[in-house]
Amino acid sequence: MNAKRILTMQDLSCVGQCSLTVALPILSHYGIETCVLPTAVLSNHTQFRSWSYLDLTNEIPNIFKEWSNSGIAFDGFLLGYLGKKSLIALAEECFDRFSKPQSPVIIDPVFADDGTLYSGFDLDYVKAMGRLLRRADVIDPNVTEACFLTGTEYHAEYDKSFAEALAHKLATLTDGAVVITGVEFDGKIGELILQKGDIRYVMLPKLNAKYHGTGDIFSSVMTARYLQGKSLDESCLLAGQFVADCMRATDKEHFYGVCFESLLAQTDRP
Ligand code: PXL
Repeated sequence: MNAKRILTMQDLSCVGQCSLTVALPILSHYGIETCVLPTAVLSNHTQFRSWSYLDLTNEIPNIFKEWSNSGIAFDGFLLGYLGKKSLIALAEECFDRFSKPQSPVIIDPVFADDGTLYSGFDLDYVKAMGRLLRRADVIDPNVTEACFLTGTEYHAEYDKSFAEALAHKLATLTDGAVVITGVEFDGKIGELILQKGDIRYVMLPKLNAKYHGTGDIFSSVMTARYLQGKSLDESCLLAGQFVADCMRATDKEHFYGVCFESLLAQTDRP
C-alpha cells in the first residue's frame, strides 16, 4: 500500500531545528510521504539576534501551476509558521486545489509565545489566521496564540475555567477540534482538548526548562500519529512525551532548539 502523502507548509529556517527541518524528518520517520511548501527561507529562526529572510509568496503560484499540471493531491496538510498574510490566502487556495475529499487540515497558527507576538507579526495577521482556522480539522495554538486569536487578555497564570473558556472561544472560529498546547496547572503541563463539545486534558510533569521549536516538534508528532489513525488524545500524549524526552536529552546551552534527532532514531515507528 502506498504511504499517505502529506503537505507541510511552513518556513525553511536553515539553522534552528524548527519548522520544516523538524516536520520533514519526523513525518517521514512515521512512514508518511512528506511534501513541503516552504513559505520563506531564513538564515535561522527569529529567536536568534538577527536573520536573513526571503519571502516565497511570489514563487508559490508557479508551484501550484506545476502541481495542477501533474494532478498532485494530498491526504493531509500540516501548517506551521507562514510569516506573511499573503501566505494565508495561498494556504486556503492550496486546500481548495490540492485536497482529496477527506484530507485532514491541521493548523498550528505559530505567531506568538509568552504573551507576545513573534517579530514581524501584527494583529492583521492574527485576524487573517483566525479566519483560516475555519478550514481546519485540528488547531493547536499555544496559550498566547489562543489569547490573541480570541481577543482575550493574556495571563501567565490562570485556572482551568480560564483555559476552558479560551477553548470554547476558539471553537467559535472552527468546526475542527481545538488543542491548546502548553497549558499548565499544579506542576503539570500539557494539552487541553475540546472536541465535539467535550473537554479533556493530556498532562505530564512540567520540566524545569524551556526551549524553542518544541511546538513544531509537538505538531509534527501529533500529526503523524493522528494520520496513522490514533485518537487525538493518544496523538497528543505521544507527542507530549516525545517533546519531554527531547528536552531531557538537550543541554541547556543549546539555546536555539531541542536535539530531537537521536530520540527519533530510537523511537519505534508504530
Ligand atoms: O518555532 C516557531 C518558529 C518557526 N519559524 C520561525 C520562527 C519561529 C519562532 O520564533 O522564528 C522562522
